[in-house]
Amino acid sequence: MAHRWSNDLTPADVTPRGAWMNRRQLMAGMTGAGLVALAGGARAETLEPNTWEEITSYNNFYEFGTGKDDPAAYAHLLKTEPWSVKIDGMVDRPGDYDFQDILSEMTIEERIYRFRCVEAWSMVIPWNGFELADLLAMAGVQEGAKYVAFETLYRPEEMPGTRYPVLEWPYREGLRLDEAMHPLTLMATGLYGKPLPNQNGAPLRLVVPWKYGFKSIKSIVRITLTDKEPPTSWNMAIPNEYGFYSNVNPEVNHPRWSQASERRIGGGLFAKRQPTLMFNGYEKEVADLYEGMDLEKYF
Ligand SMILES: Nc1nc2c(c(=O)[nH]1)N[C@H]1C(S)=C(S)[C@@H](COP(=O)(O)O)O[C@H]1N2
Ligand SMILES: [Mo]
Repeated sequence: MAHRWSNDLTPADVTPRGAWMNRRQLMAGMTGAGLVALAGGARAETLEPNTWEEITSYNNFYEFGTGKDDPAAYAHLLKTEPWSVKIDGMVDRPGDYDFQDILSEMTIEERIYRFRCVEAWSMVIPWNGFELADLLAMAGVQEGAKYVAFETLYRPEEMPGTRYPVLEWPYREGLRLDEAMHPLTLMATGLYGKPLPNQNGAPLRLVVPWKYGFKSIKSIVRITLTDKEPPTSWNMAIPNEYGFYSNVNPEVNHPRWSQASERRIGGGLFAKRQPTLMFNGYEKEVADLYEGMDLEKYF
């Protein structure tokens, strides 16, 4: 598929320029133990990716339980082969698309993105995947479609967490069509160049880096193009706490906690919280999607 946008983020891009230059100059003159110490100490400021271990052992995937370590403990029960994604609604070519067939049509890229959970923790994650826009082009979006709805697999015998009515299953999410078509919006299929582990949403999950993590729905089996704002799981459960948009915004607090700062996972027990950035640091890229909108009303 053609690349309309080749501004892939690298560790250098997510690092404030000054910090990165200094660090590179420092590293040029350093060896062995010095380098290791620097890598550890500088991590919180330079936004280097979290480790594989951190990204795959501290998760939210309520279909496997509500504890942060439940997904890593139970998601192996999920059978991800064979896997197909139903694409339906306002598309020219509706159907059940086999995951392997989708993969063979797509260009897999690496995208290093900030990831910010509404619970006020964050990571930096090196995803592999393709742009959702390319998948939607494959299905052919029809005139008049305004939203994209997503559904996670619901298979209780493989998902012990679905015994509890924490959310109404299947897990559902949605985006406005222009958000879905944005070049930052990724369908992730991997991490660190390896296939996505089940706990992170294998084989295919959404990643919308400027929105709170719960918008990034995992293990997707259905994508529906519609002209109406679709119902979404967290909004259905607690509408005054979780809006449809859920853009990361340090100025709009969650009713029960501040969103002004965040705790970077892996920063250590005594690491300082860091300020949360407008649109999670992607303001330049996405602010125009919301021009003229009251972001307190459309939270
Ligand atoms: N199907 C499904 N998708 C989901 C969730 C979930 O419980 N079920 N949790 C969401 C939340 S709250 C977050 S923070 C991210 C966590 O992604 P990660 O575990 O890969 O970091 O997944 C999101 N996607
Ligand atoms: Mo989250």
